[in-house]
Amino acid sequence: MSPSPPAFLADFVTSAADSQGFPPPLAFEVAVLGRSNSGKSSLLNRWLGRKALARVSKTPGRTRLINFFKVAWTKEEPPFYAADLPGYGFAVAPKAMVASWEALVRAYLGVERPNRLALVLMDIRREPQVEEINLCQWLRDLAITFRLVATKGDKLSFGARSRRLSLIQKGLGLAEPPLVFSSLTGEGREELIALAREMARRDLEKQIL
Ligand SMILES: Nc1nc2c(ncn2[C@@H]2O[C@H](COP(=O)(O)OP(=O)(O)OP(=O)(O)O)[C@@H](O)[C@H]2O)c(=O)[nH]1
Ligand SMILES: [Mg+2]
Repeated sequence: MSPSPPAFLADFVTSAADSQGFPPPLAFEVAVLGRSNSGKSSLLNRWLGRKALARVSKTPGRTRLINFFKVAWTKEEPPFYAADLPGYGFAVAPKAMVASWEALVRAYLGVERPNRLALVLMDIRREPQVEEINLCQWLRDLAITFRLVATKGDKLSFGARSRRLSLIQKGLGLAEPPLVFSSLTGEGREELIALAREMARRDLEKQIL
């Protein structure tokens, strides 16, 4: 099967520093969460097929605001937001700044946004730490649907992966194994496109019923 073309529409809309800055919701929203350096911005660029939409950096903690991108796969499909969130965890920044990004992520998750899917990113080579455990618990408490994405899949051989994936699945008590993604090879991109399409389909069904 040939790879899907880039998203028909993928436009930066706004950056929000607090909940007042969040744009009114569209049909649905895909939020990209994960610790600093986990590959959130890279995933967005690869997923949407735009090289430099979201800013990628070697310095962890580069994304400091919530960046909203308006996306549509094709002309016919309804647009949705993809939100690139600041990373939590070991950002190279003063503690007070890190705390303010965490507050922003909390504010975003606490706000009512209909039809939201959260992608929780984790470097496939890491084991879940308190940050990931808390984030998953928090999403469950808030009844926000989420999917774990194991990023930088290209860093491990196929043989080394399955053990890492079951460690992550067990550590976070997930019903299904993480989705493996690589922004270098594009692995996992089709699954992410299918996930977003499934959200769009469910939204349409809701409108019809
Ligand atoms: N090999 C490999 N490197 C990756 C992949 N995804 C991201 N990286 C690298 O990991 C680093 C961090 O990537 P970003 O996309 O900026 O990560 P982020 O989660 O947005 O980081 P913050 O905005 O700081 O929270 C960069 O040096 C990327 O080039 C991947 O799939 N494979
Ligand atoms: Mg980023």
